[in-house]
Amino acid sequence: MNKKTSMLFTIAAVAVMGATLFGSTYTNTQISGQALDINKMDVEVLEKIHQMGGLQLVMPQAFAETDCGVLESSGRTVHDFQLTGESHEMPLLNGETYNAMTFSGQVPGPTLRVTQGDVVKMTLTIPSTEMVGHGNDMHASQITAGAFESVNPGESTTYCYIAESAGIFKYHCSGVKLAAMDQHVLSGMYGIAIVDPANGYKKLMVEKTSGSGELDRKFYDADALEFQLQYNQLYLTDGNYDMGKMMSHQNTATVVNGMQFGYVPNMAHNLLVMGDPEKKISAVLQARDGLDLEETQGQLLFVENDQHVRIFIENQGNEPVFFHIVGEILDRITQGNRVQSAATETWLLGGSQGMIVDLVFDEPGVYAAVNHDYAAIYSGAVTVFVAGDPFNLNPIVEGLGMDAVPSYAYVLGNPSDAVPPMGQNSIAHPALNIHGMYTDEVISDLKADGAIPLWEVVPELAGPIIEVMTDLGRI
Ligand SMILES: [Cu+2]
Repeated sequence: MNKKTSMLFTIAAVAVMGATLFGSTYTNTQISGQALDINKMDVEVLEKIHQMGGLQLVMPQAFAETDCGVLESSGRTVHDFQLTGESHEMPLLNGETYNAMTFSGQVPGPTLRVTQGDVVKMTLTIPSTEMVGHGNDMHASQITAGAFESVNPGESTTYCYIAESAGIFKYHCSGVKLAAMDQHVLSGMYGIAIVDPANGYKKLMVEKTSGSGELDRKFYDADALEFQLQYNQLYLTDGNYDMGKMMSHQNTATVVNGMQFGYVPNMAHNLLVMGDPEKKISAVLQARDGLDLEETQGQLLFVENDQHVRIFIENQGNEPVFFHIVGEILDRITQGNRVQSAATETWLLGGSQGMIVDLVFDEPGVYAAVNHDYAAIYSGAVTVFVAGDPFNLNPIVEGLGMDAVPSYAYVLGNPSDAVPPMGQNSIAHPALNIHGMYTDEVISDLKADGAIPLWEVVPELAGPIIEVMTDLGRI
């Protein structure tokens, strides 16, 4: 046996063993159409490689495909992912604005959701009015970096790839031929691709104790209510990107889904809980409290108790994220398609790292998801989840003529920018409200899709709510 064949045998043996132990997820369609010179190779070895789909191990270039023509006719599901690179002014927490760069008029850019093995056909268009070029580096791809070449104003480019690995992956502007990439990404040109596992998500197992020293395992169905949280920083001076601040890690703001303190109570929550829109639930947290803030008013994330919740989290930024939920334990941490931990308090994400957190909120209450770096907490990385009915609002809900609800999402909806597109194991949110760093154009698209502009609806409900609360003797 020559050296080359021997090496292949080693690969084959390892892979066959792996396939036997764990089951192979590769299919014949991934193996067909390869230009192998069979005469030069050991047929028996090749047969073994074919059987376990190990060709990817010896011919990775076979998957480094950017030719849309070949992939589009491969029989795989093709997702058309259209993005535009646009600069816009976006609001800051202090009422001022900054010069943002966006994918498709929103920060973060639209979330792409596909199933492992699908083809992504990405088209990036730069309007002729844009001052600079942009590119798009998608971490879900395994293609030549040349495909991420920058696109000039007035032009458009397309590349295709197979989303081979399941997980959550960053995409980001690659600047003008890599120049100013930091500025473009930290000014808003980032987003995520969610690649669902080909065979779906796993059930969630949570351990409970009986109190007599015995463990009980509770299983939750793979279907979950899903959220997305993307962490980043802003480095600004007078509304413009400041590279010096970035180099010295002196950030101006910590943002979650592009916003500082985006998921905190506002006056509608004050009204429902305190009976008065001006009476704050939290003196410290309510940084986004006012109807005039419209789609950037604080909104909360509502979940049911005893419900499987799945959160897709990506660190888009320049600082570590120590992800923690105050009052909860993270029941499962998955990175890529592999479970990394279970029943853990905090999980660390470095730059350009993502994870999937699965958990169940056991008790009704208020839970804050934070980056447990105190500088990050106090500069914006606080996201408030409300589970069940901790404020006993159901009598008010019923007083308004509705049925009692298992979470406040049925009344106020969940914020649109924190909810990813549906996948094969997603539970639909009862309603969405319009919340996020959006241009007016994106907002009107969301309205057309049925998302609720709470800043228009809440004033109409204030009268009836106060009436019911008075009847109940709460105010
Ligand atoms: Cu750019």
